[in-house]
Amino acid sequence: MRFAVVLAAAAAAAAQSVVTVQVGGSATSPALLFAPNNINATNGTIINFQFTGVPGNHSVTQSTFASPCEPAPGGFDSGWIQISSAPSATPEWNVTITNDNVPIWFFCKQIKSPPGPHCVAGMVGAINVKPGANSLQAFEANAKAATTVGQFEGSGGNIGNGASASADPFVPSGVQRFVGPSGTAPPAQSGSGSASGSGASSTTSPKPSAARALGVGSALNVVLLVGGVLAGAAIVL
Ligand SMILES: *[C@@H]1O[C@H](CO)[C@@H](O)[C@H](O)[C@H]1NC(C)=O
Ligand SMILES: *[C@@H]1O[C@H](CO)[C@@H](O)[C@H](O)[C@H]1NC(C)=O
Ligand SMILES: *[C@@H]1O[C@H](CO)[C@@H](O)[C@H](O)[C@H]1NC(C)=O
Ligand SMILES: *[C@@H]1O[C@H](CO)[C@@H](O)[C@H](O)[C@H]1NC(C)=O
Ligand SMILES: [Cu+2]
Repeated sequence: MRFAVVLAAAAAAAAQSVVTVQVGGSATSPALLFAPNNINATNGTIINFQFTGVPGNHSVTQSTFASPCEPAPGGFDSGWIQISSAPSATPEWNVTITNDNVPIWFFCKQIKSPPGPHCVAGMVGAINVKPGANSLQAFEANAKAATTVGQFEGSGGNIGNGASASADPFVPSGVQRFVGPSGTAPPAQSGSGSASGSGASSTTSPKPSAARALGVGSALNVVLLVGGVLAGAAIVL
């Protein structure tokens, strides 16, 4: 009996599948996307995020369906991986599925302008979207309509909801990793007013012509933006 269990475990280990996801396009064609961005993966599957976009400055940050561009409470977060020129090796981060019953939503939290918030440009993805429930299309639409992008570190770090990493991202020489301050999401915004909370605040204004980061006196900045401003942006970081 014990022998059979050991054999089964060995077989499971040998069969552990890996799904590779490119973060930020490729070295020759950097882009604000995850590819693929719609993944089905069973328990134990490794999602091997490869930061292939050069130049690139992206994160893989877990969010929720309702708040696509805010780090989720207890969610995983790679931090920003900044690649300015061809790295000696490809930075990567392995996240292993621990609960395939729950959908996992993620985004890139980069907001630097240009080109502005990557999440709002559609740099989002999902794992184990359930048929007939919240769709990736709806999540993307929510992301494109988001008015703030959380800059704090997802509170889970390597540990997420439904998926976790056993180690920090692999960062080769020439590549830098930035980790945001810990914090929590700003209060939900409503319409065109402004909101502020303890340690983080956000503002909206009528019609800015480009996305811009609003310093709010702390590192917990959020960004203000309008839908559509990212189209045609030339610089990809
Ligand atoms: C994932 O599996 C579901 C069935 O559970 C299927 O409807 C869906 O199309 C699959 N998604 C992808 C991206 O393969
Ligand atoms: C990369 O992103 C981090 C976090 O926003 C930022 O601190 C850093 O300055 C960025 N690097 C470049 C080259 O813009
Ligand atoms: C995957 O793991 C979760 C958490 O332990 C469990 O609830 C779920 O049933 C597992 N999925 C399968 C297909 O066994
Ligand atoms: C990620 O997982 C793959 C597949 O098991 C492995 O080859 C690779 O070395 C892992 N990378 C890191 C940084 O752990
Ligand atoms: Cu990005």
